[in-house]
Amino acid sequence: MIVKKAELAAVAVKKEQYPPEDMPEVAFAGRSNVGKSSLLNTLVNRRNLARVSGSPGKTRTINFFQINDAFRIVDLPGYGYAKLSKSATEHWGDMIEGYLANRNCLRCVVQLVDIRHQPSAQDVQMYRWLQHYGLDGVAVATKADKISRNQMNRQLGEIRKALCMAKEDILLPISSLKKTGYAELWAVLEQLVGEDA
Ligand SMILES: Nc1nc2c(ncn2[C@@H]2O[C@H](COP(=O)(O)OP(=O)(O)OP(=O)(O)O)[C@@H](O)[C@H]2O)c(=O)[nH]1
Ligand SMILES: [Mg+2]
Repeated sequence: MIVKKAELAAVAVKKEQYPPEDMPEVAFAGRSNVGKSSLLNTLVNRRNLARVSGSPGKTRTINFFQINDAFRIVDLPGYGYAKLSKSATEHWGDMIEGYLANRNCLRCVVQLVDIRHQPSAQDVQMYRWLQHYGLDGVAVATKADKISRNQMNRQLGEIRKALCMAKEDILLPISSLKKTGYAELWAVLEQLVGEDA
């Protein structure tokens, strides 16, 4: 994928703020701090298009990034952020579900998990939900630079098992720090949003 143009098209907390459904979208989901915004920056080769932070809970809105005026990557706020109050957590749930459940141009949700850890209960719940809505099939194991090659294969197997991924489902190890694995993800995304994007 040659990214000629990448821009923030909309920042939304409710439906009225979404951009029109005039092009395909793929969204990034995963717990807070897993590396969703970093992955987006890596894919478009821009350091600061999406804001990244060492402390969890950085992305609090649904951010629509438009690529080549042909498709959008949607950066979702992370879940599992312990410091959020109960009402804020409920607001988060409504906001995310409102987008995921009703967006006709949404082709797939890429589920991100940290390659070092067993997926959390919320990761499993999220992936099940995606399976239910037919939005599953692609997952990314982030921060692949943090473990050895030997550990990598074992962890990928564990993640597949925990998420109950089907054989044909794709799980890609990626490092946004070392810039590895993202070309493979682009190949998958191109299939999803149309090759001539
Ligand atoms: N070592 C390493 N660190 C990473 C990688 N990707 C992200 N990080 C770090 O992880 C932290 C969180 O990254 P973000 O991209 O902000 O995570 P997020 O999933 O968008 O988090 P929220 O917006 O809170 O949901 C930052 O300190 C990043 O620098 C990676 O591939 N390797
Ligand atoms: Mg973020």
